[in-house]
Amino acid sequence: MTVPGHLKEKFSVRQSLLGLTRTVIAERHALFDPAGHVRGGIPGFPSHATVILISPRIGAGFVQFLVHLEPGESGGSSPPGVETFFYLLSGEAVAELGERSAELSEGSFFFSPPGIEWKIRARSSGAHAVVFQKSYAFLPGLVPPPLLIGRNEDIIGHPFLGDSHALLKTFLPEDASFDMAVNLFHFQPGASLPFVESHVMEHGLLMLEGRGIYRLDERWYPVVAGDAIWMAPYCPQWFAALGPTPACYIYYKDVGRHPLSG
Ligand code: UGY
Ligand code: MN
Repeated sequence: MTVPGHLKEKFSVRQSLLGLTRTVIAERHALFDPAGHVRGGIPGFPSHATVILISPRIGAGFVQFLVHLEPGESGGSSPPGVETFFYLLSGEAVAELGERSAELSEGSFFFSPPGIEWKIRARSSGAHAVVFQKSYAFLPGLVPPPLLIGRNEDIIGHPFLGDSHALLKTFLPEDASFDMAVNLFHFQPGASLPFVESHVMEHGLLMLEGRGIYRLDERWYPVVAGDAIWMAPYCPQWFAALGPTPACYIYYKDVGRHPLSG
């Protein structure tokens, strides 16, 4: 049988061929093994260019998808009322963001508020990205945030609750107009979250580097770069970095709205 090209390099392809997977879809959390990715589903992109990981269909209040654009290909998706956080994982691209345009390289990101059309075109190296989208929660008297463009390398990481081995970068300002946060967590080998969190905010997460163990509800999962995780509101969660190299993940969180405000 022929193995599709994009699966060939995957370590877990043998497992997949035997009908095994690390993917777990539970009621209050999910772990997505990249070997199970199926492409398609985001209008505005070529059908082979996206993988939807998390969506309201699983019970989430947001969408998390991956983008894989070949050199010269382009795509974008701005449904009415939806805001977007776009993070370029590798390659290079040019982004058209309403009236503006920006050159993106690895670690570049943008936040596009509702009402701004965005589109990216991959340069000759192709482009791989992770995207978080949600319907913006408008509040009376609050103007939605502006368009924002930045780079991972320009953001300073701060020790998480005093632990210099667990550095947290926050990509979006802590301003009342924002109803989403996207952060990057960098753990030295052996570092961990200081306690098992359980909170009203939900998360969508993509492992970017290294490996570790993630506690979700009452289960513990080995995780590695490329894995994605959904954590429903209140899902007990804890992470520890394992192995000889640092572990790093990017994650989404809903913020800034009263639980009764809709
Ligand atoms: O921001 C957070 O809630 C973060 N500490 N959670 C997590 O990394 N699972
Ligand atoms: Mn958390």
